[in-house]
Amino acid sequence: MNKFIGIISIMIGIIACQNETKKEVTKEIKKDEIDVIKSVNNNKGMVWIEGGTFNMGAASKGFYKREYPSHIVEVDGFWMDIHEVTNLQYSEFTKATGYKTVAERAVDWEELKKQLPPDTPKPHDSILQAGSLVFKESKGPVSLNNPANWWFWTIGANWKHPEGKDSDITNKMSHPVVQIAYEDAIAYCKWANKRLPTEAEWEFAARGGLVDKKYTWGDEDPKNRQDLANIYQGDFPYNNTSIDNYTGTAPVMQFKSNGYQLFDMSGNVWEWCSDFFNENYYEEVASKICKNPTGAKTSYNSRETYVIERVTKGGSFLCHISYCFNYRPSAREGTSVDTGLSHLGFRCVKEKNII
Ligand SMILES: [Ca+2]
Ligand SMILES: [Ca+2]
Repeated sequence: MNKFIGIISIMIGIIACQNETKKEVTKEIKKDEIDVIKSVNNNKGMVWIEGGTFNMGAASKGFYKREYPSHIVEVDGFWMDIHEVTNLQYSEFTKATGYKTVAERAVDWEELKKQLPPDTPKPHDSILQAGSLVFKESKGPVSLNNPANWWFWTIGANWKHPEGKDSDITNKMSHPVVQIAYEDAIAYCKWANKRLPTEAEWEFAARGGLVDKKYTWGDEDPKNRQDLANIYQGDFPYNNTSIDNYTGTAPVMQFKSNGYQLFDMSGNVWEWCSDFFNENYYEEVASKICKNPTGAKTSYNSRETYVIERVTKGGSFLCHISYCFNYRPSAREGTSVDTGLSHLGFRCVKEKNII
């Protein structure tokens, strides 16, 4: 998914600048909850993941082609944030540095057109304003082949206004930060003296010590469960039954942690990894034993060939089994590096010798 789809949607007349009334169930943040989350910036909110060898990728049949073939990977140990970076944490970073995210800057047409088919006309300047992509439920069933049916370029959307200019994060300080482009995540990591996980580190951690299981908790389907993960339950993208209590982001740590005491490695928001996304990468490395792999040398996604993408993992509150069956450790997607989305955030890792 990338800005290209949103901008093109506007060029053909689909404009959505208004925040939609949400059904989201928000939860009052308790003071001790905030204290726990604040502590993450001094390493207390991290857990040591002892490294090891594992089977990376899908172990059984029936998933997306990009997850095959599974292959042997070895990773060294590392520290990992127990939860996704929150709005509170990101606000501490921006207050300290004055950093402005990609979505808060005007769109650079010279950069954007590199991601578009040649001869794409320049949109009007009124469209190329600061903004980001926001999910909007459809009124009924729509074709699942066209993400522009539910993603809308929204001027004024950014991490402080995740669903558009009329939304805010006042009551969402313990929710994961969203509308974060790759460089926005990197900037935070540098400030926090951390880094993004590699895809291998992320997947190893997500498995939580389980071997070749479908989910972070085992093999049980979460579609009718309240306690396993924040995903899209019901009929995508128009009928979110929210058995899990959330139609949008949930505050971090509301669902069961995995075997390594990590929260929301399945669902809530997608999480950036440092690797380039290349859908053929696993085929290239299948015959090797990979030690601390850092991913493909170049990005390649046959669905979005003009775009440079990095790996995103874990799925989100918008992932549904019919369309985006990605709330699994082996699932992997590519996201354009300059694109923020209302369901995409990140968490950080640290190496042993930095602690
Ligand atoms: Ca949900
Ligand atoms: Ca997540």
